[in-house]
Amino acid sequence: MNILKIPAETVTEAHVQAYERDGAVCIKNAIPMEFIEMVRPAADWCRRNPGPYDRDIAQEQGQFFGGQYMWLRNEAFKEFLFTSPAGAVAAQLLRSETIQLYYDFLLTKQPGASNPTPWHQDRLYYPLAGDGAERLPSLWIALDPVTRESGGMEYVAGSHKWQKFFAPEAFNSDNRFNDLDIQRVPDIDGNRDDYRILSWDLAPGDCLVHHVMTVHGSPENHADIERRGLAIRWMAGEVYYDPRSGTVPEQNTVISGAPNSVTPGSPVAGPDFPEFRVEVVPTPDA
Ligand SMILES: O=C(O)CCC(=O)C(=O)O
Repeated sequence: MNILKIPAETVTEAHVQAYERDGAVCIKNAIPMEFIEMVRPAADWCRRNPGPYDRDIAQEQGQFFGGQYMWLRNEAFKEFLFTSPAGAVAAQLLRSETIQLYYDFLLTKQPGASNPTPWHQDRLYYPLAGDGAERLPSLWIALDPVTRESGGMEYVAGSHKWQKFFAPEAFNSDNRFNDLDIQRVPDIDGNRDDYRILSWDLAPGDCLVHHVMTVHGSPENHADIERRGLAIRWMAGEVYYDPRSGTVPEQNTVISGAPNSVTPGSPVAGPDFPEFRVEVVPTPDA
């Protein structure tokens, strides 16, 4: 199995408890700058050269870009996933010694990008079932300095424990979720005082992690710098393929297509879903 190394002090017991309690946590300096510098030019290249699983989320080309599975077409993303501590962060928050990649998701908002990311919960976007699908962790790694003004992520603390499944929300005028007979996310923005909303200013290399049931979103980018976030989803436990209506088409394509060829009800596995074991190493001297 592939090995992911992580310095002993990157993820503390306090981080794990905050993640379990709030469904979201910020881990400062989780990803060393050498990895951020490696992936930044690759992120720009991917945005300018969209692949089969990428989309312009905003109407204006390139303003709000969403690229999935970059690692399947770009070596720098692959090296990032196989050598950075990102997967180990996810594993440690789950108190697990192993972790499996689900997919990488690049989300960039250019200065002036006028699309907020609507409040949503990730669970029902994914064509997955099983106990692992119910506790899937998502990293959101800052490639730039990020503030709320530039479109920093926000999370409703504790919403992963509401025991409610919400319909996916479109990130733009796409109406493919309109026919789903599933409750919608409540109006968070209209009632912000009723919730404990978590957000953090980030430096490059800081990492946010949220639980698959946590309600989250982000505002427009009103700042004069780009906001590049590298979101990576990981799995632990039993995860089966469940191609329900409303799930992300690109994910269905990768799971069911070659070389993975996973059939409904079977474990999500194959070359595009590599597994890793975590090795804790001494924290380097500052
Ligand atoms: O980057 C964003 O604005 C949205 C990210 C997100 O929703 C996620 O990572 O689940």
